[in-house]
Amino acid sequence: MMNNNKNTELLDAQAAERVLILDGAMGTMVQRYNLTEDDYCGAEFKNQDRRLAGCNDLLCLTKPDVIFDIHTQYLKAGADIIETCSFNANAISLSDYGLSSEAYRISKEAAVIAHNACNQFMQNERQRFVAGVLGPLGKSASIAPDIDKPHERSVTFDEVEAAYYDNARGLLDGGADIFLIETVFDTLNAKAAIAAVLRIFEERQCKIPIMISAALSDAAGRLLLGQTVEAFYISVMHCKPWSVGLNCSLGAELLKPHIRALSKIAKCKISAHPNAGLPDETGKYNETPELMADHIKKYTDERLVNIVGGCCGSTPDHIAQIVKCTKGAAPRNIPADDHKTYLSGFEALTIPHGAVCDVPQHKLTIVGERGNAPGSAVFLELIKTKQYEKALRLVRKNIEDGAVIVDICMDDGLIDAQKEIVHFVHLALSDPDIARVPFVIDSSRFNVIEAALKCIAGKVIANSISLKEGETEFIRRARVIRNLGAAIMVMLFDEEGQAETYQRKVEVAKRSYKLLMKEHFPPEDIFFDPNILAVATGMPEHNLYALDFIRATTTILQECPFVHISAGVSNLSFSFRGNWNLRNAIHAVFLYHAQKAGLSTAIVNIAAIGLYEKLDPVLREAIADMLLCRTKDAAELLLAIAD
Ligand code: THG
Repeated sequence: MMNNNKNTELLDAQAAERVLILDGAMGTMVQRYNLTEDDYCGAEFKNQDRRLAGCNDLLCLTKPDVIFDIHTQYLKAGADIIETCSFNANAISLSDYGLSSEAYRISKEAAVIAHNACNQFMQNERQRFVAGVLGPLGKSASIAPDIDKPHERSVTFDEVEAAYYDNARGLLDGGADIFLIETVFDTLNAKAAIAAVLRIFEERQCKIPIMISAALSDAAGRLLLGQTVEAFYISVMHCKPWSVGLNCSLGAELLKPHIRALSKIAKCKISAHPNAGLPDETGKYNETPELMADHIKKYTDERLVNIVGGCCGSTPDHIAQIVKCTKGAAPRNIPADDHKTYLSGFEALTIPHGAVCDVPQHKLTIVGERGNAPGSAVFLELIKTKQYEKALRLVRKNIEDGAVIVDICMDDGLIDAQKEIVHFVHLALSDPDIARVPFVIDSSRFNVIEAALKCIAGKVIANSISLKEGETEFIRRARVIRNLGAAIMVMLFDEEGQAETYQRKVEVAKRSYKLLMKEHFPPEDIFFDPNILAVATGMPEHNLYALDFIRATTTILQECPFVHISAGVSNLSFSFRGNWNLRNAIHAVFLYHAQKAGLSTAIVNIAAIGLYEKLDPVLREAIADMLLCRTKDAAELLLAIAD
């Protein structure tokens, strides 16, 4: 087992004291050596049928002295952290050169060379560190390669994860101190890289810091995928990155507002390694070391960053100048965890904490329920008959009407839920109005949830897991969801069945919470659903269902700090099917009282929202009597009103 703990401690200590310096561009420097095709091939790859010139990572095997020399120049310039020459050292990118099988070997050698270069500087000097680079890949797991086929992807999450796995394994075996997932333009690719890294940590029972850095597609501040900088951070925060940042994209000047945006939200260190200005007509980056360093100095003047360096066009001269300009600068202070719940689609969504609140109706996070096959005959029919455009329209309508999250469910005996949810999620993500918001991925089958999560760059809610199949399976599923970067809906079920009473709801919630806390699952990413069951069914014991839900809500929030309570509200009124006016009125009254008790999230028919104040007071009281069991015959009375 590789033990990098000592280096991690040294790295943390240095980062606490000052702004650390990352190196500059590798490609820009390689060009200076005017290498020939023969240089790239070396003896070993002489007989390759493709041209290999340009495959810089291959130089780790065929011209290691060149790479060593470049690292040495950056270390002399003052870099604390140098990046391995492994930007494309994964099976997917190397397939362009027919070199896929060399991914592990190149990655390992890249780390060994960087490590050896650092070793020259270790005597009587400060520690230098090797960041093992995982590049972005030329293929994207979440962007459709053909706009006319918005459901297609050129590569799957599992393929991307497998490619990064060999890349990361090699880097670790070669002695990398840090993983640097960089130039991220598709956060789903980055999430697959994270999954691979977490798999290795698990297998080897070791851990090194993870740095993640995105590239913006233009000055508007979005990744090529379409995500904002904040949404990007939220989507990768599950791996507890050592730092997040931005690189490449723009010159330091234009990148600054986006570094500032990231700095506002991120609860970890911030890195920036911009290009040396914007490219000229010939694609060259010409910003001088002085100018670039001046811009970077403005980052440190504002205390926005913890790590700075350069990307395309930057050279050891640029790094030396950055070292000079940032000397003595204080690193950014890392804000404390605020225990807020962050979700994302292409945009960020913050859910305020679900503590008991006296001001109902303004805090509720509304999840649209219309994209639900078992919950909507119309939606199901559209899916069955492959009228996806119309089905998407129903989901879009939910968002227009006020949903800030949408539930997607394809559970139905007559359709292939896994196939349909993957297809539909791909389509939804190609629709900018829908892709903007986070999803609730809803299925009673875990493989369906897992398949859908592997399509989504954002941080969504996995709906649901429970203790129904016992603790081992509960924990296994929670870990899978965690490693895929989703929040979790926990239904209050256990081996004995659904928790129906107040007592049982609280008991199952506490047991689930304890297990998840042992797994270090962030409590703010847990949504407990204490089961909405139909009231006024004619069975007297059902009359307590709403009241027990509301009472349990308050107690669970007290017993399980920072969690949310969520409700699938429409189930409540199944006895009044066919009468949407009354059903919505019941939902509105329920939400009013449940929110007072602390409910923060509801999967709901939007028509119930904002209805409470408009209801006829007599009806409103009759409903409240029924829901809260204030009078004995309230249910019968309401049924009579309904008739
Ligand atoms: N908790 C969690 N997830 C859930 C639920 C829950 N997901 C599914 C469901 N329950 C919430 N969604 C719905 C969606 C629709 C209806 C009820 C719950 C509904 N539909 C109409 C009906 O059946 O009468 C159908 C109307 C139509 O066909 O158009 O009521 O509790 N975590």
